[in-house]
Amino acid sequence: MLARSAMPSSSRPQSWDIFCTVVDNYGDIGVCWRLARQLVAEHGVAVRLWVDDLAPFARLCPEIDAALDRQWVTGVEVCRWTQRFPTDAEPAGVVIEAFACQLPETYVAAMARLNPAPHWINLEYLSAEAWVADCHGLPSPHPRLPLTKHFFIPGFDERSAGLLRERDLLARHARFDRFAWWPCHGGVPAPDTLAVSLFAYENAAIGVLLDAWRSNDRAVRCLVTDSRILTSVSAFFGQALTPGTRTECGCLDLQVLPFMRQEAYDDLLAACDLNFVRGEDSLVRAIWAGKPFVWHIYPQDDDAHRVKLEAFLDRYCNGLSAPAVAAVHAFWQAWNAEATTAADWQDFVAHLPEIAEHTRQFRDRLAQLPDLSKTLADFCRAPV
Ligand code: TRH
Repeated sequence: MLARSAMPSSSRPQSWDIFCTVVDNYGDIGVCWRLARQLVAEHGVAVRLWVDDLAPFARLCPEIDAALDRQWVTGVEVCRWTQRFPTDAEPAGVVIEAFACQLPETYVAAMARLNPAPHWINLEYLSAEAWVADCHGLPSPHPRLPLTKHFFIPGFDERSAGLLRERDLLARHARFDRFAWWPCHGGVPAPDTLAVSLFAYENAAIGVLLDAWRSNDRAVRCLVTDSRILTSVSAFFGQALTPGTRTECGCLDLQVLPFMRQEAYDDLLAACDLNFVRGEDSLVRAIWAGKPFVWHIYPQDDDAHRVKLEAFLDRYCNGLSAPAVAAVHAFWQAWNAEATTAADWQDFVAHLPEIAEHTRQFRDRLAQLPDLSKTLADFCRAPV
């Protein structure tokens, strides 16, 4: 059942297997799905995506039928990855283990029997830290088998794997028509309104922020995605807010959006003046949207996320005026510590015009780098 096409191997597209375990949330599958689609669409390879949990996948790609063990969507073969991994699964020429997930032993044994051996890539989490330059691309020979795994680490310079960026993404953003988008999302905001999208983990500081938004002079139109922050937003309003709810309070007009397909989320980022994002993939999408953003980093038990946040802030803020740097650092750190004050917000929003221009330039600089799918496809085209 899981054998590959009977086409002669010379005319077959290179085969790739991507393995993804959904640890938590949407980032793991979000990145793997984006990569899989891009590899098929832009690099002409055949991708089989193994995923252990199809339910979160179906939320960002509604064509996925979570009841099926095997299906094709947008040219990608999607397979449910269960404990009982098929022993007859033929390994691909390129094997991606996403975020250090553990490949099935029988599959690794079958990889070792192939000649030439497959390219084996461990696609790591994104980081702006300096160590990435020394570790990206390093080989890791298997202790027993004739296989070598290579580390691919997404990052922000040419000594990393880069960031995922579809070929047409910036052109799509440039063509984005806010006057067509907003009427389908509750109406075009009045001039001078600050349009904000909110995607974040639970955050005790949201009350202070919502309070500042409702009591300030400038109108705020806030679009909250159906995400974990909704619990905190609901607590502020004293009522369970669900997708579709719209509530006005002082200068704040807040609307809850349903969880949308991945492509539609890009449009939301393009439509807003300020985007609150979280995790890893939405951060990258906010960068490509070229609008000011605030990052709620995925918290880690050992506090490693704090160092990661600082490293990103240092890169992102490079070139801003000193007062704007201070405002961005203070606001982001307070948001991540769930300790935002109204003064943090005031200072941050006062620098928004400068931050907006700076973020466009930051985006444009990063767009000069090759995107991650190309870095990966080029690396895996070379003989092992
Ligand atoms: O969901 P996340 O918090 O994922 C996190 C991080 O990736 C983190 O690094 C990882 O360690 C942890 O999971 C286990 O945030 P992230 O990465 O932004 O992923 C969200 C995905 O969901 C992204 O692909 C955008 C997409 N999305 C939609 O498709 N529709 C939506 O409505 C929204 C809000 C997001």
